[in-house]
Amino acid sequence: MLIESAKFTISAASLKDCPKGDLPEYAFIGRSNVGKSSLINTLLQRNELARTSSTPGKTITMNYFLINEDWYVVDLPGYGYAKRSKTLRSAWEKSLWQYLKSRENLVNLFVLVDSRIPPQEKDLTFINELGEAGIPFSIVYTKLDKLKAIEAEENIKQFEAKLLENWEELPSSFQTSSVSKLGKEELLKFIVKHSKNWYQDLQRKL
Ligand SMILES: Nc1nc2c(ncn2[C@@H]2O[C@H](COP(=O)(O)OP(=O)(O)OP(=O)(O)O)[C@@H](O)[C@H]2O)c(=O)[nH]1
Ligand SMILES: [Mg+2]
Repeated sequence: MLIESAKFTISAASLKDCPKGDLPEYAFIGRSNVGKSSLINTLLQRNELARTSSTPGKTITMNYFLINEDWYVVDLPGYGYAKRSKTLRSAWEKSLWQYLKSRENLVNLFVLVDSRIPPQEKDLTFINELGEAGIPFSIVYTKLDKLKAIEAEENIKQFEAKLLENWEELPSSFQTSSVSKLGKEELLKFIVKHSKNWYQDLQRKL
């Protein structure tokens, strides 16, 4: 898909600062340093639109990007960043859940999981909470370029086995790399398809 325009819109501290919810929206979340901002730049074919850093905890507000005047991408702060103070963390978690539960135009949440490491409790807990709250999401394995295919497969298999302890069916998932651009087209296709459905539903409601 051609990204004709990708514009930074606003840094929102909480739900009340978010733009009007009149376009389909896709948000990216995952532990600090998992590669959210990098993946967003890869998808949007822009090098430095979302700010990336090797220092975890770089993204601390919800950063909105308007794409093709048609849909939003939201770069969310990483969860589980130990260096932030406890008070700050719990305040952010409260805002996050408020956003996730009440943002009606949030079509899908992409939960990024590092393919280089064995299953992490933080990720599994978060995903199970999403399930309980009925929030639509997909899993996006990141940094596939960093390890051998067989090692990534092993970690992903382990992660899926953990998920299946709580889920009857696995959620949709993507394997990606911001370096090799693996998974970019599949993710964009997913977004295009879901946005089309979103606009069709809107038409029906009018
Ligand atoms: N090799 C490789 N490195 C990556 C990839 N994605 C991200 N990185 C690196 O991982 C580090 C963190 O990337 P970010 O995109 O800033 O991560 P983030 O999840 O947005 O981090 P926070 O905003 O701190 O939560 C940077 O040094 C990136 O260059 C990838 O697919 N492959
Ligand atoms: Mg970031």
